[in-house]
Amino acid sequence: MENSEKISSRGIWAGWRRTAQVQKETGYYTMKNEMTRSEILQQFDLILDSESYGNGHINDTYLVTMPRYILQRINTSIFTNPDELMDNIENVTAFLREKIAAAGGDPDRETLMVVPAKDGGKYFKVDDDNVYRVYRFVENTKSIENSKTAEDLYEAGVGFGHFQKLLADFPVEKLHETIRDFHHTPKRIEALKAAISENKAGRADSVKAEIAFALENAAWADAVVKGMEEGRIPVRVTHNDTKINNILFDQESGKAVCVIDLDTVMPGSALYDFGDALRIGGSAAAEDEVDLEKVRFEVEAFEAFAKGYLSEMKEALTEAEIALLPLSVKLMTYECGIRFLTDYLNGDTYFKIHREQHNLDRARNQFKLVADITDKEALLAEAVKKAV
Ligand code: ADP
Ligand code: GN1
Ligand code: MG
Repeated sequence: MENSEKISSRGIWAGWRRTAQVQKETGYYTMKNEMTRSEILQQFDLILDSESYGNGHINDTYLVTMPRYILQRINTSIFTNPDELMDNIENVTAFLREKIAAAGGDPDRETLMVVPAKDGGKYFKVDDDNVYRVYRFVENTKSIENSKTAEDLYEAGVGFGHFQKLLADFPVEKLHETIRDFHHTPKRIEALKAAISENKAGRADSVKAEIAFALENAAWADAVVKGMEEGRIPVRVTHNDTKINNILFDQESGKAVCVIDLDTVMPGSALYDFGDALRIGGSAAAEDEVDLEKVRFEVEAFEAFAKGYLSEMKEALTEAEIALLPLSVKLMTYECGIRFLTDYLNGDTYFKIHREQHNLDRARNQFKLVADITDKEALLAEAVKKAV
């Protein structure tokens, strides 16, 4: 068979990039932009080696290149400034490496490592739409998507809490805002209102109930932003996209190993990270489950995550932050729900979708979760008390 290359895609619906584990496989692949992945990898001094190996006469023998790497095409319509984006990631990971090494850990495993391009750049640009970066693949780990145990959530809490703790003295002014006002919930509400009045996809009439829910709940949505503006809630270095699948767990022990997907590391509130992790981690169902009977918020999941997170962060957090931990989950779930609804109204231009009403399904799901969290707020406050 002719020597050629193929990448096996591990993309997920909301994956902003075509993420792929570089594999040695046969098959044929040509980039849209006419540059093969092999050629792109050469720009990082990496070789997709599909040559036969040795001189045997019986078996087909191939050399598989180790270590392995992750190649990602950056979504430049969302991350419009790849220089600033990669600058953040390089600075943060360099800082983390030092801290991890000083604590006797393994920096190659516990933080991402950017592989520079041959020309020394942090990425390789084919053209404006095709900007690539490479990370070292973190071996012997697993990602958790939907089914998670209380132990997984405890570990996720430890992982994200530890990440925040290690970055506590990172100079926050060094960070670029890769997506402006990313968790500014009141501005997200403004964007929803604009989408309703522009009604670009002609869908506003069909989602009156969802719009009503979103607007009725807008009153408390400035809790964190206002607290930060008034100086009651500290600005910290935060991850801002703490989905459970943005942490890698050790394959054998199940312990949290490495926080990944660092594109949104920016100045923010600890409450964003806590709340966002439980938005997915605390739900009994997937984010796009359409059977809303199945969409419930699990107090035990909250307890487990809070216990892990607070084991790392309880000394660092202020009383105001601790008091808002239960609300943060509702807030981040609400915010994500209105982002999905906004995108549905705008004609699905931001989140990847796999069916026509995907964004609407997600919005309904998140709103159901908001309602359920509201019913359980007192239980969540109890759980925080216990964990502190
Ligand atoms: P996205 O922004 O599209 O979510 P991620 O950076 O989270 O992209 O990568 C998608 C998936 O690829 C992750 O959930 C994880 O399973 C895997 N992955 C990414 N980087 C690494 C890495 N360095 N080592 C091992 N797996 C990785
Ligand atoms: C996106 O890229 P991913 O799947 O980790 C989004 C998050 C949303 C999430 C909803 C940069 O995260 O903010 O909460 O989808 N990331 C960006 O699942 O917008
Ligand atoms: Mg991700």
